[in-house]
Amino acid sequence: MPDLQIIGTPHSNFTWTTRIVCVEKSVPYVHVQLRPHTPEVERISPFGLIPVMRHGDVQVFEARAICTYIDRAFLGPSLIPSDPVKAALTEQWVSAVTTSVDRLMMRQYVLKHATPGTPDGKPDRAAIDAALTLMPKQLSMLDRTVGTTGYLVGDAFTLADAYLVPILFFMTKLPESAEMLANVENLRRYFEHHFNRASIRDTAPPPDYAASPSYYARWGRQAVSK
Ligand SMILES: N[C@@H](CCC(=O)N[C@@H](CS)C(=O)NCC(=O)O)C(=O)O
Repeated sequence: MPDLQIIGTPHSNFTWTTRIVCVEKSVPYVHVQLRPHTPEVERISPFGLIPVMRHGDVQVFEARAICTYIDRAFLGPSLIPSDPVKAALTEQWVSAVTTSVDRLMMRQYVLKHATPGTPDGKPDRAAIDAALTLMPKQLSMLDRTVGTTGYLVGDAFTLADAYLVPILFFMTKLPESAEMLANVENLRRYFEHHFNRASIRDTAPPPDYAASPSYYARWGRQAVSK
């Protein structure tokens, strides 16, 4: 059996989700630590985005598609429930986290600190302030959702949680969002509980993670077998 390669940086939340799925299913993989838009990534993703995956002749881009491949190509517990209602709710939350939560909390907030694209390289304060005004509404919605069972769907860990927990991790790393998260009790407990799950804790970004341009600048190519 060829190596399964997950290609992307350790602090890419979407790459992290695909690695959580590998660990949940006990699938060995090699984590090839490459940035977006590098030639090897662009050979697989026409958009140059991470994660991308290689398994022998199979090459896949888009995190959701990679998760489907890992789920179906390997034995091990599925993170998509077989029950049709729970499966639909899992897809609903994967889609909502990807299109709404990630957009606000990662693209419009965390990355405006880490890779701001400002002329002086300083955090993009206008974008950050705009994101901060929108965040309480999303955080309360998520707080209500996980309030009953401690999961996004039903009473078990699903792919939807594997998408959300990494984003919350990055929220805890910046003071303003950390304070907001600390004030939504159910969601705070949800994060603390799931962050202790081995598949998440053991695939988390290195302990020195900092949402700063200097941290992001130093990632090059590394391959680490898991
Ligand atoms: N729809 C893609 C989104 C992937 C994505 O946005 N990846 C980020 C890192 S988490 C990236 O490559 N960003 C580089 C860029 O936007 O140029 C997926 O789900 O895989």
